[in-house]
Parts: sequence; structure tokens; C-alpha cells
Amino acid sequence: MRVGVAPWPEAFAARYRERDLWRGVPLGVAFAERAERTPSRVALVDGEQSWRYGDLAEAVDLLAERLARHHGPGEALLVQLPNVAEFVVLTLACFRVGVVPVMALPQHRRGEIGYLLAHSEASGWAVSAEFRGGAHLELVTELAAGAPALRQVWVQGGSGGDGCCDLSAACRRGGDLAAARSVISRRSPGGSDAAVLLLSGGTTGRAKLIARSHDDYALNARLTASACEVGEDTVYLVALPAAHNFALACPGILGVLLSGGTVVLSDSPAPEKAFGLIERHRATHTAVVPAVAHRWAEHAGGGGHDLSSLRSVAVGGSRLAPALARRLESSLGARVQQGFGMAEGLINYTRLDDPDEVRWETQGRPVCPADEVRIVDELDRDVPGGAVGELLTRGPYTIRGYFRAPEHNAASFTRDGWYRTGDLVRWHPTGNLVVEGRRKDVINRGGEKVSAEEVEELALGHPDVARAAAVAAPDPVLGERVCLYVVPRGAVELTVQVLREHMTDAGAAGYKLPELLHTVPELPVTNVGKIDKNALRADAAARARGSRPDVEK
Ligand code: OOB
Repeated sequence: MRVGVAPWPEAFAARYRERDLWRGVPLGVAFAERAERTPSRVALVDGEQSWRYGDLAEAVDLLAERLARHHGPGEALLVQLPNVAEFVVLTLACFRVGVVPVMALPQHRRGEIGYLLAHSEASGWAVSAEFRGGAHLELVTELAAGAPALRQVWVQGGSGGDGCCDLSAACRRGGDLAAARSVISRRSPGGSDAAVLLLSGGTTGRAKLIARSHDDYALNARLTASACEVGEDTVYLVALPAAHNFALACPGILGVLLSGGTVVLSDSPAPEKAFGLIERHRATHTAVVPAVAHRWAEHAGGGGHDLSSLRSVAVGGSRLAPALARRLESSLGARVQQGFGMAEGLINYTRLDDPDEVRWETQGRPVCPADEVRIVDELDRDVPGGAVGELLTRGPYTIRGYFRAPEHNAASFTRDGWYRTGDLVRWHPTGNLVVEGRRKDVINRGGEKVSAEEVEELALGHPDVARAAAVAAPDPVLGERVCLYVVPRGAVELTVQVLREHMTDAGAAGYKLPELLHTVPELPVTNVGKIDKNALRADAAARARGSRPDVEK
């Protein structure tokens, strides 16, 4: 099955091409051209190993030829890898032969992976033999039988046994490059073909898949690289999960590799690890979520590391408090660039030379002049200047629909193609956006988006739960945590641990599990009979402030 991108209306597409925003150059070709220009510059560093552009391009092409033997054009390949070199080689190799990587997370478990395999009809799955003690290979055995489209499993960092390909070995150089390049030339995708399937930051229910085209994702990477002043002299530390759009292409791995800079991988955002890498490789740029920024700001003074090479720290994914932005700049001696973006497209950034007020207090402005932004009320009417409303957006790198989700699309997009972000924002007088809240029912746990509905469904699967509602409880570091209100069935005593175990057994990833549980005799309802989530959020906030007795079990 070929993964397709929801098309833009022809008039828009023509305009984006005319303005040279869409260049018809697939990402694999853009990378190969860059590698030809600067073959001896260092492209990638993972631990003690590093790849020059020329070496990396060769490794990519040899793997691409191997991929082409197993996976057809436009077929999905589920990528579930940590921040390792194989992630980068595999992603670029997919781009070269039009295989579409599905960017899953190493933390995903049976529930998420089973759904992603089925929904994308992936013909391949790349998985790590070992990730923080997780039993990924057991998951392969368990799920492969129920995924009829799956033909090939690729294992990183160890052999996966029968029938699996050793991805790490396949990423090492060696092979007939000329033959590989002749296969690639026959398999190269077009600019409007799907490049990648990203996961949406949690909307209603299961994560939606977001098909991004080569044209639009290349533009995304280019423009964010330019907004962050990334170039050949950039050394970018990947501290967030590489599969996340922020670290992958905003500017992230792709923005840096298309600009001739160096990508340094870190397997953890912990300050002890990240600071060591910044010092050792003289990193100039990195990106973190506010929860990580918090840890870095605490650690910077006492870390004893030389961070003087660092110029810019992009912070995004959830709300950054102005005081933390200021503190981060002074403790790291680098400029903060707030990034407010989404896997669906639109990316806003503050710029390095913006005044303090903008860098600290706003979430920046769109990176592309062709990005269209509206701020509207509940009836989709534009709100007066400076007022808060929902952000709607359209543009050359914002999708026109989720992958295979017609019902959901009808709710998430207006008839004329605007994406309803679910974010409540306002214009700052300086022409930058400020995020004020959200309309969508999502819990943003330190940048990881959790759908409240998904948590509720998981909770309702427990026989002793009669009703359930998940809301965000404020947290000083993570911003928000998953807080669950349940009405138990009968007189049974439910604890947060029991429900966490139940949800884990049901196959849910750890970051979705409730951290706070409140058992209540009844859930509050609004006057139209819907669960009153605002009342629950207020209750969760009051409990977090300690102004109510905590009945947490
Ligand atoms: C990034 O992407 P996603 O797809 O994981 O999540 C998007 C959602 C936004 O709709 C918004 O609700 C929230 O995450 N968000 C922010 C934010 N950045 C994202 N909320 C407040 N302040 C911010 N700075 O999270 C993402 C993708 C690319 C670059 C940066 C972040």
C-alpha cells in the first residue's frame, strides 16, 4: 500500500512552486547534493564514531539499495529507534528510495505499535535489540503475527534472530556503490510524494498519522535552519528523541544535514550527559522541552563544563515560563529561541536578535512568509487584534488532512483547508504569538502529548472503573501531569498503581499512565450533561496548590 499525502488545491500548489518554496527535490537528493559539495566535513557523531558527509552518503545509498529489495515505493516502514546513527542512516536511506518512515518512539508499547503497524500497513519495522532494558524483540514476536503487511524486521544493535536483518551491519560501509546508485536512480520519489509519517501530538483518541511530502518537509527543514541561523559551522546536539519533528526537522537533524553542519547524537537529555557532549564537540545549537530546560538551568552553574560554544537553545513543545527563559540564558550563556510548532506543519520561532521581551515572553512568529494564520472565536470569526482565540493555519508545509482519517479531518480542518490547531493564542504587540492555553483535550506532559480520551478508554477497560475522566494537573517541572478522576464500581478500592499496571498490561506507553488518581462518587457535569472538565482541572490545580485535602491513593 502506498502512503499518500493529502493534496493541496492546485492553485496553492502552483503558487508554492512559483515562489520556489516547493522545489521538486526529494530529501534524499537534497542530502546527496549537499554531501557532494562538502564530502570531508563531519556530518554525524554517535559516541566514539563519526561520519564525514561523503561516508554518510555512501552508507545511506548502500542501505537504500538493501531497503529497496524488501520494501516497495511508497510503503511505510515503522522506525522505532533511539538516538543512534542507524536512525539517521535509515531515515535518509528511506528518502532515497521512497520508503516512508513512520516515526514511532522507543517508549511505545504493544498498544501504540500494533495500531501504527495496522494503520500504516507497514511492510517493515526497525527496532532496537535493547532500549533501556525494554523487551522490544519480544514485542516483535508478539505483534508480527497480527501484521499481515509486515515483511521485514530490521534490528539495530544486536541480531534479532530468524528472518531479521541486522540494521547496524547494513549501515556499515561496504558494497557495490555504483549498483546501489543505479537502483536509487530508478526508485527516487517525486517532490509531492510522501516523505515521512509523523505522529500527531495527541488529538482525540489514538494518535493520528501525518503524511508530510518531500517538498513540504524540505521547506520546513530549510526555513527553520535559516530562522535558527544554522549553517556549515553549526554543531547541533540532538538531546530530544530524534523521531520527534522538533529534533528531526525544526531544524534538527535534517535542517543541519541539509546545511552542511554537524549532528551530534545524545541518548539522553540529562544535563550531565548533554553538557559533556556540548563541551567535547563544541556544540553551537540544541533543542529542548521546558522540562529539560528546567534541569539544565539548575545544573549549569555547578556542572563544571565549558558551554561557551553554545549560541542557541531552542525551547518548545510546551509552554516556557518567561522567568525560566531568562534564567536559562544567563546560566548557559546562550540565547533562547522559543519554538512553537506542531507535527502538522506551522513552526514559529523567536529569532536570535529579538529583544529580551520577545525572546522571553513570546513563542515567536511563523518561519515562512507564505504561512497563513488566523485567530478565531468559537464561531470561526476573527477575534479583534490582541484578543485570545483558537489558532487556525494554512501554508506550504501545513497538511491539508490526516492520513486515512476522513471523520477526524472533517473536525480538524475547515472547509477551506485551515488546520484547527486547538491552541489558544494571541498576537503580542511585537507581531509574535503568545500561547495562552488550548481547546483540545490533550495533556502536555513535558512536551509529550497525551490524549485524555485515550487514557479514559484505557481506564474504562478496568472492570472496577465505572466512569473516568483524565485532565492535566499542573506540575512545576513537567508543566502538566496526567491526573485521572474515576468513579469506582461498587466499594472496591482503586489505587493509581493498580490502574497503571492495568494500562501497561493493555499495552500503553509509560508516559500516558496517570500519575495522580482521585476516586470520586460522581463526576461533575455541565448543564448540557457533558463531563465538566474545567471543574476537574480547577480541582486538580487546587489540589496541586495544596488547598484541598489530597485523596490521592
Ligand atoms: C511540537 O510538536 P507536537 O506535534 O508534538 O505538538 C504540537 C502541540 C501544539 O499544538 C501546542 O499545543 C504544543 O504542542 N506546543 C506548545 C509549544 N510548542 C508546541 N505549547 C506552548 N508553547 C510552545 N512553545 O511540540 C513541536 C514541533 C516542532 C517544534 C517545536 C515543537
